[in-house]
Order: sequence, then structure tokens, then C-alpha cells
Amino acid sequence: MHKLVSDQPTSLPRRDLLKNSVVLGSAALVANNLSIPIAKAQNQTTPPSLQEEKLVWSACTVNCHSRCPLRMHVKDGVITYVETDNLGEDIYGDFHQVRACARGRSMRRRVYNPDRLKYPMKRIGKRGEGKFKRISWEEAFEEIANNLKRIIKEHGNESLYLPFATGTIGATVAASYPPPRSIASRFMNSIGGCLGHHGTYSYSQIFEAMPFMYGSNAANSPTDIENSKLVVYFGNNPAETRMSGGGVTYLAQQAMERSQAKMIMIDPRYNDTAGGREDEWVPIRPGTDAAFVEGMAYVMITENLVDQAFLDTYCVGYDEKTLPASAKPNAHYKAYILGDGEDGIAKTPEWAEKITSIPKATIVRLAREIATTKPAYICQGWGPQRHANGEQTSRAIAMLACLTGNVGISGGNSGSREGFYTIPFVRLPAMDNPIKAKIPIFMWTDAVTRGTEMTALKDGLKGAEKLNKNIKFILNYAGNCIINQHSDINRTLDILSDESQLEMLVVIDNHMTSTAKCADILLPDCTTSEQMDFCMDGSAGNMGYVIFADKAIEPQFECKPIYEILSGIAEKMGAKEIFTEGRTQEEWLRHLYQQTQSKNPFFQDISFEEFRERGIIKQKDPNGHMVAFKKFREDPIANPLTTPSGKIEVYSERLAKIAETWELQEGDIISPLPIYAPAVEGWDDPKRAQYPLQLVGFHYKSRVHSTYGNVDVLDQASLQSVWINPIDAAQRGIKHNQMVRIFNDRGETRVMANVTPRILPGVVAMGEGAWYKPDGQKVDHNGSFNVLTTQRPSPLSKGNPQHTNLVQIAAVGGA
Ligand SMILES: Nc1nc2c(c(=O)[nH]1)N[C@H]1C(S)=C(S)[C@@H](COP(=O)(O)OP(=O)(O)OC[C@H]3O[C@@H](n4cnc5c(=O)[nH]c(N)nc54)[C@H](O)[C@@H]3O)O[C@H]1N2
Ligand SMILES: Nc1nc2c(c(=O)[nH]1)N[C@H]1C(S)=C(S)[C@@H](COP(=O)(O)OP(=O)(O)OC[C@H]3O[C@@H](n4cnc5c(=O)[nH]c(N)nc54)[C@H](O)[C@@H]3O)O[C@H]1N2
Ligand code: SF4
Ligand SMILES: [Mo]
Repeated sequence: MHKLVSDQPTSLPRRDLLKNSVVLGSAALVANNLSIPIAKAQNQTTPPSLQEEKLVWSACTVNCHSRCPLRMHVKDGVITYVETDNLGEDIYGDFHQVRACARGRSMRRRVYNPDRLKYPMKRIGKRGEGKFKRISWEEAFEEIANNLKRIIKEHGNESLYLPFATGTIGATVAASYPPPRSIASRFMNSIGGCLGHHGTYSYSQIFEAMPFMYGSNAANSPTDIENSKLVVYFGNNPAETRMSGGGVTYLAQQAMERSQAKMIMIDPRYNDTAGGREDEWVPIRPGTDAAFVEGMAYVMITENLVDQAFLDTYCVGYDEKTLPASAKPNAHYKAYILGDGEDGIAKTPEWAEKITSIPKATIVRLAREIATTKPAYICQGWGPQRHANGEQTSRAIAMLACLTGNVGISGGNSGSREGFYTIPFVRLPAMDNPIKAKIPIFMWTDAVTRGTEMTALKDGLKGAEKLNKNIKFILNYAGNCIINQHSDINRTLDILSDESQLEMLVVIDNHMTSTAKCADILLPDCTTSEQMDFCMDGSAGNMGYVIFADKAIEPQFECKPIYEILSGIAEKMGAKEIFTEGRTQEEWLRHLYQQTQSKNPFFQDISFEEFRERGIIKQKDPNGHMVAFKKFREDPIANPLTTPSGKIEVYSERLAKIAETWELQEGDIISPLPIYAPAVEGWDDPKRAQYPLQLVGFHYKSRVHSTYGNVDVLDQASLQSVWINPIDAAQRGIKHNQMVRIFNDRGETRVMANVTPRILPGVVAMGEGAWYKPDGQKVDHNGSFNVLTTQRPSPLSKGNPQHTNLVQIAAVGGA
């Protein structure tokens, strides 16, 4: 008989538990959590009570763009205490310690969490209801393989899909992303391939746009700030998004101390990176950075402050001298700024003030300061680009680096996000995907409902002119982008509820997430602590590192490592040999390490066992600080960029062609110039009459997206809230800490108001990633962001514009 499991035990009173706890990360906290069942270690021969405490190197492999070593104290098969890197110096730049943040240090609470999935399960009620019955692994493998075989027969491999899923991005064998090296891709490729995707949820807009200008996204490393006189950050918040000891925030801070560089922070929010360390905070309306740059460009041009020699030598299309022949007369940047271009509008500081809300006197003053303080590290986070007009914004910010000649020099920067060095290491080969069609990663819901209508010119398909099939099968390993992290949760739930469209959703996770609740088959994976792996791509500016993430404890409950799970399905599909090549997980690790040793002399003297013992290996970039486009700057003829002209394309002929040939939706703007474009649902959208507040998101210190979102102590350390200016709050009768409703046509969420002058009036902000907790009436009660976001993609990359939203806010119980 199958045991009925209606949902997992998610109802531990987390806030009550905290009454007994004081210190974040202290061992005492475990005692308070004893109500959480801890599975007894399997395969043990020594009675647990006789075991000595052991110390095992493990890692936090989530997608925060850091990677951190964790040193697990293990007793009686249970992790009792978590420490971090204790090797190397406490001095910046000298192989400093890579210290985990509070999230990684709370790993026990993720491993021993009441939301932990325990057994393979099969959906019983309707899809999304969260009702499951327990099944055996054998039944799970059979069920998945039989459906896969049927769907491949009926619809072909092009109807299979792997969504964006970054839960174990730092792992090596267990890596969930990116496709060229993820284990899920290897599985799909071993059974004939699947529909591909391009772009990411992180940086679709900027990564698509910048290559049109520079040929790449390269940037100087943050350590190079020690050679800068000025740091100009556009929507960059390393204090929250690059928090760890290996992360950028520490390096940038130390570098600024060395060079005594001033820091200007441009952000609608007074973010934590400003946090008292900034010289100036410039609050700006979301989506209008390009207009700010243009107002400054006007001042620089009219006051003769631009670096004309740089623009003449290295750029195409700044003025008439270098404008490509195919362009219309006066289609150059300078004419556009001075009002001699097609729109006839001079981009004066007065013009920019109306759009950005930055006072014109500030625009004039900052233009003079940025143009005359060199070198300047002009850098953008990915906040400004995660918008409906994000492609235009990201290039416009880079234009400031070109106007001031800061590209290709030490202490300067390209205007892109910080560059970093990683250690070359051989990864699990994912094999080739025979299916060449790729959808924009954000548009998977469209590919479920109208895939066969999607085309290259209308929907940004790559590798094919059109799709032959809608998506019918999704394998979601270590991702929450089906529900929590994808836009417009209510629309997605509607789409998934029609089981004739998406025929099967397999979810492999550690926890009962909102995505897991929609699974047809739900499989419990091991955490990083329960298996042996390498943790890759760690970087601290110009220092790279790799971590040996050893197995600290036995798999909990009936969990299996992903390698065994996918091997099990592959076996039923007759593809086990192709998938495993006859190796176990440990054999793969030894094999990959051996290959790395033969390619990278750095590892030759360190044996596998020594690496295991040592835990972390650090290496400095042999080239010192990374300086993007250095060779091009030194000799642009000998070292051209990879753009068609070999130069920086201020005017892009390729973009001009795209703008002419693509079928764009009304309101979508692609320009050959890096200039301001109004955003759909931006500050001047007529919809503001109904929904007057611009809502931006930010990546929050208490979570990594939704991961760690169910760890009680983290939740308490930084509560979920919506930031609202006292002026907007007073107009709505909202008090600090009061519960409010945030809503628009797509949905509603409820959360506490944080009434604070740290946000521009007319703008509200909320951390993304809080777990979706609906009440059955489609209202979320946990400040889960994506009930409010749209699935309409941005124009060029067809990326996620999740920071562009119009909403209204009202006090709960208020008028
Ligand atoms: N509104 C809004 N939405 C956003 C963003 C935003 O700014 N605003 N940001 C976007 C961005 S940049 C990103 S990168 C995406 C991130 O979206 P996702 O890639 O979905 O990231 P997470 O929410 O961290 O989900 C990771 C999942 O992996 C699971 N997991 C963690 N470790 C393991 C493991 O060892 N094994 C298995 N099987 N599962 C594991 C976690 O439990 C979690 O369910 O979100 C995007 N969504
Ligand atoms: N703690 C933590 N760290 C993380 C993550 C996490 O979830 N938690 N996620 C990781 C991942 S996958 C990613 S992709 C990165 C994300 O890194 P980012 O995309 O850079 O992070 P965000 O917080 O979305 O945006 C950075 C800042 O931009 C501001 N901003 C938003 N819109 C605008 C605008 O129009 N103009 C300007 N000037 N500023 C704007 C926001 O207020 C915010 O302070 O972070 C990584 N690091
Ligand atoms: S969440 Fe990021 S910074 Fe924190 S411990 Fe994990 S990898 Fe390190
Ligand atoms: Mo991301």
C-alpha cells in the first residue's frame, strides 16, 4: 500500500522557534530544531555513539556568484557545527580567506529542514495542488522513462526541455547549470537531445547588448580599483550580491581604501553598498539611467570635456567622422545629444531631469566631475538591465566610459560589471545536443502554449527559423524558475493546470518548493553535504579558487544523488552506458581531476587525496589585475575587437538591421545608438494613472533567490518588506511595519511596509525570491515578487524585465 502524503510538513512555526534562539549560526540553535526528524545514517557499521567528531570540507554551491568552503563538524552522522575557510591570510590580496556568509553558515538548517523531500512521490490531485503519494525509486524511474519514450515518439526530442535552474551552479558533477556543462544536459543529450535555450535570468539584456558595442562583456577586475580615482556604480550592490569573503564587496572596499577613490552610487534605493561609505548617492527613477548619461553627455560635449582622441581612434559612430556609410546623415551620437538628430530634441540636463528626477544642477556637476577625474571605474550591476528597456540602458552606461576614455586602461573600466578570474578546470562533459533550436530562456511558458507559432524574427529563436513542437516534457533539476522565480506566477499556474499542454513535469529538489508542488513526479535529491563533488568557478576578483566538497553525511531519508537518479532513468531508456561511461560519481571526479592535472600544470603537484585534505586551492590571475580591452587600447589595428568594424560600435549597423527586420511589439525599441528608450510599464506609461508606483526588485541578503528562503534564522535576520518613501506612505495612511497589499492586474501580495527615506518617492522596492504562499484566493502572503511581474519579454534579448513593474499599494484593512 502506498502511503498518502498530502504535502510535506511545511508548518513548523518558524517565528516561534526563534524565541529560543539568540545568535545566528550558533550550535545551540540545533537543539531548538530537534523536532525536525534527522534520518539515521545508513550503512553504518560503528554504533553512532562511538564515533569521533570529524571535520569534512564541503561547500555552498548556490547561485550567488560566490562559492564558499564550509568545514562541517560531523558527529554520529550529523552535522553539528559549520565553519568556513581558515586558511591563508586575513589580509586582502594575499590569498585571503574565502569566508562564507551567514547563509552558507546556516547550511545545517537547509539540510535538516522540515521542508526536506524524503521519498520519490507521484502527484495524486490536480497539478499544483501539492498532493502526492509515496512511490519507490523503481516506480519513479519506470514512470519517467515510459513517459519520455512516449513523448519522444509522439512529438520528438524537440518537445523536451530543461528550464533555467541554478540551485547547484557551483558544483561539478552535480551542476544544474549552464547547459554546456550541466548533468541534466548530459542526461538529455544521452537520450537524443532537447530544445535548447539562450540567455539567462541574470543578465540576458546586457549580455546580448554589449557584444554589439564591444564584441564582448569584458570588464576590469574590482581589485583594479586600487588604481582608480573615482568609482561610479550604476545599480551595483556588491554588499548584498557579492557578500562573501571571496566576493567583490570586500575587495572593492579594500581597493577603494588604498586608492582613496570617491564612490558615486546611482540607484533608486540607498543600497547597502552605499551604506555610509559612498561620497554621493544619486537616486534615480528606475529604467532611466540612459537619460542621465545623455544629460551628462550634453554637458561634456558642450563644455569640451569628452575624450575626443579616444572617440576618434577607437569608436565608430560618435560623430560624422566615423559614422558608417550605411547610416542616415546625422544618425550619430553627437547629433542625437545636441538635438540635431532625427528627434530634434537636445538632451540637456533640464530634459534629463524630467525623466530621471535627478536635479539638473546635479547632472551638470557630476558630468564635470566624472569627465575630469581619471581613471574612473564606471561599472553597472545587473539591476539596470533587468528591465523592459535593459538592452538600451546597459549600452548607454557603457557609453559614459567611452565618452570619458576610461576603456582599456588600468583603474578604468568598460562600463560593464566587474570582471573576474577563474581557474581552468575540466568539467563533466555534457556532450552535444543534436537539437539546434534555442528559445529565449525567459519564454518557456510561450513555448508550452504556442511554441509552433514562435519564430526567429518575432520571438528571438536562435538556431532555427521556427519551432516544430510545443514543449511537452520538462525536467526541472535544482531550479525554482517554474513558479517562484519566473514572472507572472498566476499565468504560469493557469498554463500548467492544462495537463494536455505540458504533459509531464519532473522536479528534482531538496525541498518542497512552489515548483515542487506542481510536479507530476517529485524526486528527493541529496544536498551538497551528502555527496562528493568539486565546487568550481570560485573567484575573488583576480584570485580564483576551487573547493573539494566532500561527503559530510550519508544521504538523508531515501534521497539519492542526482548522478544516481539520472543514471536510473537513463538505464530504463537504454542509455545508461552513454550517460555513465561505466563510472561512478567518485570515479568521474578522479577522472576529471586527472584530466585537469594533465592540462593545468598548477595542479600537477597536488594529488586528489591532497586536494581532499586541503579543501580549497587558490590561484592568482597570472596576468595581475584584469584590464578589459587592454591590448585593443594599446594597438587597435593589431588587436581589433570582434565587432564587424573591429572598433567600439557606438553606432551598430547590425542593430540598425535588426530594428528594421524584426517584428517588434508596440512599444519595443531597438536603436543602433546606445540611447534612452522609454520602457513599457516605465515611469511615463499611461498605466501609471491606475498603478502609480514603480516597483523594482533587488537580490536580497537573506536568501539566494528562493534558496535559503525557508531558513528561519535568516528570515528573522532580515525580514521581508516593501520599501516605501514616507511621502508615498503618508498619502496612503501607511505606517512603518504595517501590513500592506501590493497589487496590479496580474496579482497581489501582502508584506510589511518598510517606510524609509532610503527610496525615491514614486518608487517602491522589494527583495526577490521570497517563497510563494498563496491563500487559495490567488493572494500571496509572503512578499513573493513574481505574482506582480510580466511575461512580456524585453525587445532584443527577449529577456526577463522583472525590475519593471507598475503597482499600487494600500494598507491591509485600510480604505
Ligand atoms: N522578480 C524577480 N525574479 C527573479 C529575479 C529578480 O531579480 N526578480 N532574478 C532572476 C535571477 S537573476 C535568477 S539567477 C533566477 C534564479 O532562479 P533559480 O535558478 O530557480 O534559483 P533558486 O530560486 O535559488 O532555486 C534553486 C532551486 O534549487 C534547489 N536546490 C538547491 N540546492 C540543490 C541541490 O543540491 N539539489 C537539488 N536538486 N536542488 C537544489 C533549491 O531548493 C531551489 O528550489 O531567479 C530570477 N527571478
Ligand atoms: N544575497 C544574494 N546575492 C546574490 C543573489 C541573491 O539572490 N542573493 N543572486 C545572485 C545572482 S544569480 C545575480 S544574477 C546577481 C544579481 O545582481 P544584480 O542584478 O546586480 O542585483 P539586483 O539587486 O537585482 O540589482 C542591483 C541594484 O540595482 C538597483 N536597480 C534596479 N533597477 C535599477 C535601475 O533602473 N537603475 C539603477 N541605477 N539601479 C537599479 C537595485 O535597487 C539594486 O540595488 O546577484 C547574485 N548575488
Ligand atoms: S550564499 Fe554565496 S556568499 Fe554565502 S556562503 Fe553560499 S556561496 Fe558563499
Ligand atoms: Mo541571476
